[in-house]
Amino acid sequence: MTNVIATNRKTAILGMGATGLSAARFLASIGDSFVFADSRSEPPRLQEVKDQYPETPVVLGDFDRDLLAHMDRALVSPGISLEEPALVAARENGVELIGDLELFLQHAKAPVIGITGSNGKSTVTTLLGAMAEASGLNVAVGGNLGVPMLDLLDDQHQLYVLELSSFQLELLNDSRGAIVALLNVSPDHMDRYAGLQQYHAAKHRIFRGASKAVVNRDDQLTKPLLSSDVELTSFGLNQPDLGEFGILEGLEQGYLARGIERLMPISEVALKGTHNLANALAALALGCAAGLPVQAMCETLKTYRGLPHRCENVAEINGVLYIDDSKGTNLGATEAALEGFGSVERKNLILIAGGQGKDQDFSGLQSTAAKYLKQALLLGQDAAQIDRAIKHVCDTQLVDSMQSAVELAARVATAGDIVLLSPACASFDMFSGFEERGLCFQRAVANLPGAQQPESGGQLCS
Ligand code: UMA
Ligand code: ADP
Repeated sequence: MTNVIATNRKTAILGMGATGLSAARFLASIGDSFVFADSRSEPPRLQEVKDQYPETPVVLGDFDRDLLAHMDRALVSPGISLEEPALVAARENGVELIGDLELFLQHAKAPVIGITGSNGKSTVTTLLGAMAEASGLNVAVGGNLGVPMLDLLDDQHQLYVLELSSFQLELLNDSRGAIVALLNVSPDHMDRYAGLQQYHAAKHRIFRGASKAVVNRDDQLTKPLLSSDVELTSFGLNQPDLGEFGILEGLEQGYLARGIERLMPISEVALKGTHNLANALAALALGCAAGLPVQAMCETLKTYRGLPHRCENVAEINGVLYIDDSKGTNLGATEAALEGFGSVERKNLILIAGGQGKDQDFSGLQSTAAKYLKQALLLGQDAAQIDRAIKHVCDTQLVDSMQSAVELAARVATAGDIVLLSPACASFDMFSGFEERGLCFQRAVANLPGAQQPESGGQLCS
């Protein structure tokens, strides 16, 4: 942990989730005083907070302007909108609003790589972490991915690799020379932002104060709008220019490349799907920017198979493949999965989608649905919205549980087809998160006639 001289600063930690608790641990370790506030009347981790910090004031319910007025700063958890009236007032009154990212960057002593984008963040972050480890570095990996970044701080680390959400970037002013990547931008979290422009602006804050940046040649929205001193390179699924990362000799039998240098044959990359080649190239570009040896990175690409619930192949039953892409929580992700597995000739996909739509415009799904879908099975809160958007271009049916979605899919599918769970929606209306949703799908698949029974027996679920 860093040695910092204690201050008399008073911080209100807003939000008693993973971020808030990590902030409390960090502030306690440097001797800063703090109070907790959460807008929920019963935040899930209340008891944990009371047990660990019995002396610390906890204020629950709507954020209190008076409380904030007496603070020097407020550390705002990512789940809280900066447009909350009490936060707007606090800012106007000169209270500093800070995020865990800014605090982390102020105290990290090793180089930091920050990765954002609408999709592919977790894959690139963990892949790059594995590449750094294979290069012999003591690397810490976390952020939006899971371990809150303040819990990673340790003077022994030689490199930090952070997944950053748009929420975490909203309060970033200076990334202090970090190496950063913006992988892609497509609409997500439209229930939090006024529109794509505001979401895009949050993502672009990642370039502030960066030393080097990696952007996507295939996605104009990733390119910095203002010229700055940041050293820029790019990745893309086409032939790269000098110093850029891309593909030589085509996607079928070609190579991952840097400029005219072939780095490795695509056939040796363990991750599957075109979108994952983009992810591999982004990780290579970031790794090179951080000085990792190319050979160790390519060796990692031969073995790294990706995270669970991201286009994970879970079973083949009677010639039908079942793929769990439960982490496909927005349209951009689901479209990438449909493009990756769909066949125009035979419309081979049975898609299971739906959940909380986060105010997305599902008409964007029409063209890929028309190209690849034999059937769409729709569940969850916003199933009817998706149904309205695509029922004119493919067969659709509303279902009330994952179990019936999978059973119906198995009835419709014939050998050579793929049943794909890629919901394009958040999961919280029916599940505790995308992991539970994915596991529920996997259990329902394991219960189909002809499936190999899992050792646990495979519980049914709703
Ligand atoms: N909340 C309130 N009132 C509060 C505080 C929170 O209603 O006072 C609600 C939020 O609106 C949200 C929930 O509580 O629905 C959790 O919010 P939080 O900010 O307390 O979340 P943490 O537990 O601190 O977790 C956060 C990230 N969560 C969000 O951004 C919503 C986690 O990302 C992240 O892993 C964690 O910090 C550690 O860095 C999760 C996520 O869903 C996985 N991220 C979004 C995504 O990936 O799409 C951005
Ligand atoms: P994130 O952390 O940004 O949510 P993940 O790596 O967890 O990204 O992948 C989430 C989903 O996004 C995957 O299941 C896949 O459907 C899709 N995806 C992954 N990489 C990309 C990419 N480069 N472009 C578009 N979609 C992608």
